[in-house]
Amino acid sequence: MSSPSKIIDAHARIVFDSRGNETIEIEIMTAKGLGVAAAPAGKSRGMKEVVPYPFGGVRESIKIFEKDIRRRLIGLDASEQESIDLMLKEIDGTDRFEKIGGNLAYVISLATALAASASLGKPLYEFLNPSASTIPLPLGNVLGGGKHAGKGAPDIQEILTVPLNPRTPFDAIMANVLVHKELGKILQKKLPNFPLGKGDEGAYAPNICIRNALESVVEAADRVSEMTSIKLGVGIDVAASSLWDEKIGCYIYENEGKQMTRDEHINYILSLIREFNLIYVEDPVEEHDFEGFKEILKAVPDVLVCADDLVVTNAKLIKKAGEIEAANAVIIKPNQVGTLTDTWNACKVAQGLGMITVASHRSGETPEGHLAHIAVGFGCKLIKSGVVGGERVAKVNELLRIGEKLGSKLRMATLGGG
Ligand code: 2PG
Ligand code: MG
Repeated sequence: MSSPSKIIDAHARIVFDSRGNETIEIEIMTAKGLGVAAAPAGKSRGMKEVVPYPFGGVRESIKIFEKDIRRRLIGLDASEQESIDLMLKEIDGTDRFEKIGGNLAYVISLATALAASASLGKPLYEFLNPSASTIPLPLGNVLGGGKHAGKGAPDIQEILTVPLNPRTPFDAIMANVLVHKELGKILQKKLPNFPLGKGDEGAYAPNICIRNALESVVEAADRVSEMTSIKLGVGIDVAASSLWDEKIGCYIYENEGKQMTRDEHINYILSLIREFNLIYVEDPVEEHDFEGFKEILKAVPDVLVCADDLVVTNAKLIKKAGEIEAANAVIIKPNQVGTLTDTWNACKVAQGLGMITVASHRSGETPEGHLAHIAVGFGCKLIKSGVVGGERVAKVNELLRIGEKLGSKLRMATLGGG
């Protein structure tokens, strides 16, 4: 009898992401299951990420799929993830998926895993890791700016909250939703002319300075802590590469009307961390400055100093960051590296070095919940996937379904102890 997870057909199509941009979707069919996955898209992308599409864009990736990949997938066993991912690397032949596109590699890898798990009658998280049982804490972007919003919004990209002691996945998600609602009321009062506009990830994007923005989020988080007895932490994604001007060697804060040298910038970020009791800071300095990360972590060792553009889900770069103590947390965005096998390796290296792994959405998303399975399967203690908006809620709602499946095995992640 042939394997239930043997691939019998595969299709590629163009669909639209949450920003209305074209993206690639792949369908993998086996004798007993179907896997469908579409690629997200970053706007503040790291320079060291894999290349999302070859020259010619989504259409070129589709042509390559039809010509060089589709037939080679048929007949393979979808449950053999590593060999399929290896085949994709061999077909591409470059280090950064320049020929076929990292997004094509990622959706083939993910759709294959989904088809395999469906064929075997298992949810994806369980197919990825049969002993997985921990639900990550949701880290939610509630107020933002930078490249994810228009002119006038804060220069730093995201202000986020995270429930620290929720009893259930439902309580955890609800806490962030309540912060978003309270924040809307606070902003409306502070800025009567603000029409409650939002950026790409559903976070409010008001015309407000950074300190006032942080003050507002801290107030909203405090209100929700009081209402629910759930302790909330506040954090930021500076996305500092977006502020860095290589030519003049300064950070430019356009909305604040400030220009800072590297050292001034580091001191500024440290002052925000201290003044607002931040528990999380992502990409505090630009993507080549391992030493700057190190200085910040040394100054605030109890804060999660999280590397995104610095390490781009790349196991080698994560190893470097962990070993020199440049970061104690790391963003895991599967399409930054291209395959699930490489994503898993990145998580293992990070966790082996005691770093907290943060499974993350992209600012352009598709309305699928697969990231929740990846986060649970790969042992991520945090999931950064937004608070409101269909494509954001899809991920946290999936955590609720996974939680039900886990039943009495379910554990909520905690941030203490690495
Ligand atoms: C980030 C992400 C997601 P983008 O910087 O962490 O919030 O942004 O997907 O635009 O790279
Ligand atoms: Mg980031």
